[in-house]
Amino acid sequence: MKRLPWLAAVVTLVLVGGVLAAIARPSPENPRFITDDQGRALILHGFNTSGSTKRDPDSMPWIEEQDVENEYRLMGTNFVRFLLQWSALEPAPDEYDEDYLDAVAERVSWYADRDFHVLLDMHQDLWGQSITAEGNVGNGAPPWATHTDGLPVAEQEQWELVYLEPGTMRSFDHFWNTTGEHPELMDHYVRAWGHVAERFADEPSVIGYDLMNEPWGGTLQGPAFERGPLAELYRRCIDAIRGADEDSWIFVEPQAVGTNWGLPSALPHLADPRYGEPRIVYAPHIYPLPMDLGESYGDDTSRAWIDRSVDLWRTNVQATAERLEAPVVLGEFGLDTTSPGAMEYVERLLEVSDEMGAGRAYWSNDLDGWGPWDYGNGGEDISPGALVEVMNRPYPRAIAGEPLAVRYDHDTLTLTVSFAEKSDEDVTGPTEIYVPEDRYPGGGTISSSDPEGAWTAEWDAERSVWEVESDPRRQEHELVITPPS
Ligand code: IDC
Repeated sequence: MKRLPWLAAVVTLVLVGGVLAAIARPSPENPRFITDDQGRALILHGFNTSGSTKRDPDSMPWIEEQDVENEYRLMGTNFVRFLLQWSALEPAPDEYDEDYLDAVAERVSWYADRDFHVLLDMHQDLWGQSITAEGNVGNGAPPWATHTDGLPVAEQEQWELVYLEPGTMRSFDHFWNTTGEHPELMDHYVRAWGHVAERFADEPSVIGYDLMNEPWGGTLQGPAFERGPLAELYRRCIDAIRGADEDSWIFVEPQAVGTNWGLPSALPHLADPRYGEPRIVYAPHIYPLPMDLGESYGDDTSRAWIDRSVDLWRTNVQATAERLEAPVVLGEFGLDTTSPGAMEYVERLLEVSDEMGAGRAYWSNDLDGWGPWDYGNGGEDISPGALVEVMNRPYPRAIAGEPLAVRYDHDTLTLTVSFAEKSDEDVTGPTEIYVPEDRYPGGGTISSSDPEGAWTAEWDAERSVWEVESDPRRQEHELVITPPS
């Protein structure tokens, strides 16, 4: 492995800075939750689908309906962060491509038929395809919205470095109106979101909208960016979406650089004009810096640094979520599944997100060595890879009450879910717990802290889900699932 001493020094400084920032802010005791239309708290567990969208001529992911079915059968997922491309949505100014939205809607229906919740993610990396003449580096923004002013954009081995190229920087500076020359770009982006919301407002499986993937401020960075034009964009998108859709959740991301490593975000509180409780979700990503630098979780020293980054990330994410009064969904985490210790890293993040009461979407469902699939024959022969077993774990999909703790012990294969009764509120429907049929035939054994006879559990073999009705007279419930004894 390549050792880069100066980068190690940067890592140290950055992490120490983060620790100081973290100490300054207490973490909350009561995390918030996304709820479904029956008032149940949702634990979202799934994949980003998919990176292949970025290079597809129709901007569609590689999957067919059968692949969604396979994903559910093999891993019991209930969530997808589905990539959209602004370039496909608005190919010419103010002209929306309805065929594109039809194709998205068709895929949404594949997920809806299997009880998934779909998050529509307006993805971008490096602004857009037109930052280079070949169009093989960036994705997201349409050509007409890309103004590099003729400044160069050189390709780099590590793709993130292209953010620093002059033409990329200028394109973002125009979008955020730092240059003062293209205020119309943000107007278009906002209206485009309004259009998407109008289209999907009545589609209950669409749980929400992720306003912008990994925002980058160009020459404006940190709090000046997050509290300035980024917050302005979010406020305007929230208003545009609420004009069409009162109920879906609106997911906001921090500036990616720094926060992906665990550093704090300065994103301000964003008001939600909807009637009733606000529905804003904080949806950061995690890519620990040591891993960006090529370190692996299999190496003891690196693992200690990575664990420290994860702890920092968690503290800082909770502080921001508290400020935003928002539940947390981890929008991206992932790595090359063949790297040493990769599965332990994924388990660590599943555990951390469980502890935080946060949903999560693994990056990604692609056929590229990061995803859950082994593939051969040019992608024709797809079979379950190493990640499938790790992702296929019992988890509470929906909790009919206020979640208190979710713990999965992978040595004993025991899942413990505790939650408080929410008797004063309208919570209907059972608690639903997905349990993998292969390791828990018949759903395994389920027990409850409720008195015998006062609660029921029904195994839905078709969906591999326990449906549990708890005793409404108890203030707290604890469910325990183990393999059959
Ligand atoms: C990566 C793809 C890679 C592509 C790159 C740029 O895996 O093939 O070259 O994007 O388009 C993110 C981004 C996500 C990245 C992912 C992994 O949100 O689009 O996908 N990542 O690098 N942020 C940090 C990591």
